[in-house]
Amino acid sequence: MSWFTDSRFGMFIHWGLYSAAGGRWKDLETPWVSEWLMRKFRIPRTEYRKLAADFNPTDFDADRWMRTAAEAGMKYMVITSKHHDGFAMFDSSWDDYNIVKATPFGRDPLKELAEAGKKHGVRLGFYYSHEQDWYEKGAYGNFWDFSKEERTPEAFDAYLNGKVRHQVKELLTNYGDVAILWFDTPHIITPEQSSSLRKFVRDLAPDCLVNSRLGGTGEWDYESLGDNQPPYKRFTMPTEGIGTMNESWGYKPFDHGYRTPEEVLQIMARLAACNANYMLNVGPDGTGKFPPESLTILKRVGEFLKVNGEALYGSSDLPIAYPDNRWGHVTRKKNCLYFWCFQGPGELRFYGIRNKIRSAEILGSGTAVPFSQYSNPEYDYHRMILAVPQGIATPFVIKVTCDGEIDCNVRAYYAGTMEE
Ligand code: H79
Repeated sequence: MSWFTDSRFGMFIHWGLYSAAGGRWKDLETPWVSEWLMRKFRIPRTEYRKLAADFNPTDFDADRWMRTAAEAGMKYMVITSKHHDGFAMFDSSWDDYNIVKATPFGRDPLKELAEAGKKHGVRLGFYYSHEQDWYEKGAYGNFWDFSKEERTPEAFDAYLNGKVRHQVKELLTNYGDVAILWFDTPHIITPEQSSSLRKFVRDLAPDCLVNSRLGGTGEWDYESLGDNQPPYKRFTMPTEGIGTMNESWGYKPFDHGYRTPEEVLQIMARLAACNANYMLNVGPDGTGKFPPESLTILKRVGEFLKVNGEALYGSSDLPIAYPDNRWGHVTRKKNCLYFWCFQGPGELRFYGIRNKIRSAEILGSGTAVPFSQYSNPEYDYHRMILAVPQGIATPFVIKVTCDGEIDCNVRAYYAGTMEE
């Protein structure tokens, strides 16, 4: 588990037949996330699968993907091995509805990524839609090809014990160590079915982590926040937030609503300050390339982390009521506090730290930050003021080194009740 919580930052990849369609069907542009194209327009499975005949992402370069992730400061990658459309992006012997057997491309991108990941020190995990599969009548989701009578609980169980187990086993045996199996959308799966699938995974790969969207009653390794959900408290369990750069997970070239690199870093800081990982999504196009807008963001984030990564990797939160600061967020490591500043200059006030400050500096440049401290032991009251100098481009991180393990009054920001 510690590799996961220490790494803090990963890349999510949504890539499939929908990437080639790019959110377009006939003369329609989907208002939804692009990977939901088949569902949005209720495309018959026999029609949708024709996308495979033209799917030929010859620009796909596993080494470049992994290098891009590593240079952005990401420590792991989770890619859609099968999304809700049911199409396997890997070589599967279950049927021919997969990238190797049904497309002119004929290569297995997961194999190539597993190799490249080792080279670049990026762990690889697989998203697998275990419940929704719009290609299968027993699975959840496709109500336009299959009647209600066909979609029985027995059919769902047969699907879980058939295609899902078969393909999960392939994923866990053909690609070396799998860091994470990332499940999604548990709506109808029973606790028994989730539990049974969890055991199946553990028996095949004891070290493979499983996220909470497996469903069931808690036999997962970490909690997934909602899609693009901001963290709302400090997390005591390993937790991961997931987010898009624009609105869509899958490639959608007419979705121009990209976050700025600064916004992405704010999300990262806020998650880290809540003790959570951040998995940031990229939706490569149908030729295998990352959108240029995404590359711009990744480059900037990578530059920031090259200087400030110390504030992120291996960090944790502060055991203090989560203060929603305007200036930014704070992380902690051993005897250091890291103030991620998205505004400056000015006085930054922080309360509740009992330690004496040894030094305060801007990460990267080493510019000293003047500070003062005041304590009143009677009230267990502690205030520090950092005087953020002029002329430093945001965002930046102030590293505050203290005289020992960080010790704080956890109620520094706590309002309490009238009785208290
Ligand atoms: O893989 C990505 C999404 O496709 C998947 N989870 C992330 C990681 C996801 N599956 N289901 N959902 C998210 C929730 C579905 C919400 C819906 Fe809709 C609202 C389905 C239809 C309306 C979102 C908005 C999807 C289409 C429009």
